[in-house]
This record gives sequence, C-alpha cells and structure tokens, in this order.
Amino acid sequence: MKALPADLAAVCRRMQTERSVGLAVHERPDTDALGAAAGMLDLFAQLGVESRLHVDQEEILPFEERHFPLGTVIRGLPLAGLPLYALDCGSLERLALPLETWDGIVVNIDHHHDNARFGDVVYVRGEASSTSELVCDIARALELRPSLQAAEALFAGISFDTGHFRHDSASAATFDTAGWLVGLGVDVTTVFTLLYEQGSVEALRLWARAIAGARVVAGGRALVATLLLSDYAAAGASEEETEGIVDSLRSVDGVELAALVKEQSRGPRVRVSLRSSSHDVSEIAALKGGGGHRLAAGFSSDDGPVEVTMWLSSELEKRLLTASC
Ligand SMILES: [Mn+2]
Repeated sequence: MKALPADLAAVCRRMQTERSVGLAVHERPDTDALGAAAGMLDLFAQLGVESRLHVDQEEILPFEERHFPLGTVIRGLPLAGLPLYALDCGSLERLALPLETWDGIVVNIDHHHDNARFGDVVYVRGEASSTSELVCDIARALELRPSLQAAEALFAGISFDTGHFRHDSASAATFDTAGWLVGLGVDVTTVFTLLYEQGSVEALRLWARAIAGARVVAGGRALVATLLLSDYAAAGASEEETEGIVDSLRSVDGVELAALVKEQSRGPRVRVSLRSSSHDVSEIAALKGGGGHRLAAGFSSDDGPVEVTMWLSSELEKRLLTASC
C-alpha cells in the first residue's frame, strides 16, 4: 500500500482483518449515508467480510434505498461484540440505532465538521464533500473498484451532499473522485434523474404552498417557510417530499439565510432545515440541540410550527441586523 494518512491506513488495515461487521448510519439517513453504506458493503464483500446495514425498527429510509445495492437492511442491532462502522454520523446519539447496550469496537467514518470523534478508529475529514467521497478514498487506498451499482450509489451520495457539485465543499479532490467513478462506468444522467427528477405533481404543489407562504425577514436577507400538516393534505403530498425546497428559498438573489419549518405527524412535532450561502447555520441549529454543516444544518423541536417559525424569524433577524452574523 502507498504511503497513506495514518487514519486512512488504520481504517484500511482494520477492514482487511475483519470477518463480520455491522454498518450504521445517522437517523433519517440521507442519500450520502446510504451511498456510503452501499459502497462499504461492496468493499467488504470484495474483502470477503460479511457485512450488513443495521437501522432501528422505526427508521424510514428514503426512496433511493430501492435503487442502491444495500442487501438486506437489518432492523435492530448487530450481534453483540461485532465491530460497528458508523457512517456519516457526527455523534453516537445521532445514529439510527440505540447503542446503550453496545460493547463492540466502533469505527467512525464521517465528514461533519462537528463530529464528536467517538469510537476506536476515527476517519473524519471535515473538509470532505461527503462520506461517500471518503468511502471512495478507502476503496482507492485498498486498490478496489466498486461494482457499477455501488459506484452509482457513491456518486449519488457525493452529488447529494454537494447539491450536485454546486457547494464549496466540492473540491478538486471531489471532482477527481467523481471522475474516477465516471471512469468506472457511472452514467451521470442516470444518477441525476434518480435524485432530482422523481418529483410528483403533488410535490410541486407542496413547493408552491411553501414558497407562496414564505416570510421575508430582515428586508429580504432571509426567507422562512412553514409547512403544516394541512399543507401536505391540501397538496396531496407526503411529508418526505420536501427535499430541495429550502435550497430554492436560499437561491433567491440577496437571501443569505433560508429556513423551512416542517410540521410532522410522527416523531418530534417539528423539523427545521437551515441553509446559508455565508453564515454558520450549524450554530443556530445548536441553540435548539441540532447540528450539521456550516452552510446546511437542522434541528427538531416539540414546540408548535408557528412558535418555531416566530422564534426562527426573530433569531435570524437579530443575527442579520447585528454584527454577530
Ligand atoms: Mn453526508
């Protein structure tokens, strides 16, 4: 093996000596988490290691699950003592698995800048675009070529976390990795269509409701939209069909901060997505116990949607109109 950074080498060594492992991802796993999982499952298979993705009983997987080579996703913990590979997850508390009874080795592979660096082997790169990109680094270090299906899932993970290569997290290394995956046969249009062109008329009507009702804050420097359960019902859309709304709010000229407040029928009463072009929104999310990235973060709350919308509007206004932001 070529000279590798010590943490990457440690992960590779560990993977080569495993016999059977469990994989875990963050709660409400997104395309990057599942893309990274699909990539790791493929690498482990090539190394002759048994591996399965584990999530909690109630966890809802996004539709990509059907298109990614994830094998049989196990509902519940791996066998006691198995090494657990945590992917795309900033802290043990955010894993889509209850770990109170866990006593095995934990390998932490992630790109969140606020990662708690938990676990016995830590491969965390805050500057990486995505965990899928880190899994590609592992594949290349191990001199393994992911299968076409796994390569597509990894490309999808990178595309998703960079807003299809728009955000500044898309570095020269990211494009190099994407080029490597295209070289393995990934069809860019196929992945784009899967991720961004699966919308329904109902989802479009939901977008219309969110955008039509968005509150203009701080003279147009922020937009805050709210979706109530009654909006989903009126549009005929499901609560999962909100992807991209907050980014479209953020894309408006002059908007520095955008927020989408979503009322939920299960789990915490409200979930909030925050986006910015320049301000650290993970700081705002942390005020309510959430987290994420500097320019994309979120939190959940058991307060009502109107209350959360009012709090956010005044918090964003205060930050934008003072020097603190
Ligand atoms: Mn990610």
